[in-house]
Amino acid sequence: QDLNSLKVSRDRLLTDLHYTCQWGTGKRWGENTTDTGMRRLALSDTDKQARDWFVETTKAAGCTVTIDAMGNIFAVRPGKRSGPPTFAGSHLDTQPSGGRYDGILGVHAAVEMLHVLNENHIETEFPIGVVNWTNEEGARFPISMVSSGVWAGQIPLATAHDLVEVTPPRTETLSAALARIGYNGPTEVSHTAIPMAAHFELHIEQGPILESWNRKIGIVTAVQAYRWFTLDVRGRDAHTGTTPLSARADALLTAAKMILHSHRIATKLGCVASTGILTLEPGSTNTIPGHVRFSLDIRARNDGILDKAEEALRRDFAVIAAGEDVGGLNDGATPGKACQVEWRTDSVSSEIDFHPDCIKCVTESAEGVFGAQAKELTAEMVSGAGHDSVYTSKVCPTSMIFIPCKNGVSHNPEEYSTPEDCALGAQVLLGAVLRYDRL
Ligand code: HGY
Ligand code: MN
Ligand code: MN
Ligand code: MN
Repeated sequence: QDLNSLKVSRDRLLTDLHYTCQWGTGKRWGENTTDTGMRRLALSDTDKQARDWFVETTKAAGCTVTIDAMGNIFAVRPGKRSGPPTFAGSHLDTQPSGGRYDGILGVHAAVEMLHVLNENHIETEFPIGVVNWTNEEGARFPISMVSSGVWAGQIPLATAHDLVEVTPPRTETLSAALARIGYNGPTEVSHTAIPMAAHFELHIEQGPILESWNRKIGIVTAVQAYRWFTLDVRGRDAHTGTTPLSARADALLTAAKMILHSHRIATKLGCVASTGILTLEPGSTNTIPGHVRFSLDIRARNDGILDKAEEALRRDFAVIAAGEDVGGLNDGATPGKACQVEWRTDSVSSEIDFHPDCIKCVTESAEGVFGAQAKELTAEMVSGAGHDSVYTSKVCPTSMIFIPCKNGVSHNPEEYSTPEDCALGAQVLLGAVLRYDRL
């Protein structure tokens, strides 16, 4: 069968994508806005609805479905010969106020691949698999790509199971959530229990590169390194009216200086640093905050830059906590009393390079789609975002395919990719998986 004759259905892909996006369309930041975003947090009831759809649909497409102890869902379509399947997959969970494409597009494109194989009565050499990875975002349980991390043997199962949600009500553990929605599968979470010949992931780029380069497909060759930390800054609660500036151990002021300084270090080292979560106590207008907790996400093209960034931040945060000045942060302000700062490392992900065989399958698939225009419509690139493919690449040949997203915006309700680009991505994914199957 000529691979280029197999065509995905754009309408079916987008209809199914919009259908499953009914689960988790929520009000952004509570009820008092008209702004809606996707809020399908990992292992929530809406995630369960999307998962149930995924299980039903892949079973109806002739797959056997296995659920492991992290709630990862593996759907496998048999091939002529038995052996480890070539997988395509991504994730169904979203950010607290996320977009309609991040993760779920890759799952749908993989399901669309099954439909195309079935309607063309294709028997692949080996089995073909489709996977949904639990809690890729790390937005609810604070280790991102945690389930592919356990499967790849990089994160202990107990560590993952014991994670407590960082979103309200901040009470449920990951393992309790799995049990509550009935996705605490019996299968061991490991690449020996569920072997993969290869893993391909279609994903929106989530940045501005493809759009600025006027390219339709990103052939992803690598993923940048990143590290997530949680910092606790402890000062002393005090009265805002009676306490002189010099007598304050103001945890929020100290944390604010640290966050500003992390931006200066990132600028200097050519990496990125972000704080997305910040909580403080006691939270009263007339009490100086005695405790602040904030997240720190640092990313760079390689571990060497991150080592430098982490070293500088640990050194300078200690100085800032001691109430001393770093690079003029205190200019004109009365220095206060010392605070304590405590670091917790939540996750560390090194830079990774994808497998040349998979990159070649994606490149050839794109050539099959674009013909002579392939060179001007595709580009090799490095992923700024982390993905489950980071972990699968540690145990099996892996690579990714990107499509552009409008204005490079993601993790935002405005996230958008055109139906044409979604279908192009799904077409290249189909061709890449089938080329790998025949390798
Ligand atoms: O954090 C990331 O890069 C991904 O969106 N989980
Ligand atoms: Mn994603
Ligand atoms: Mn994401
Ligand atoms: Mn991902």
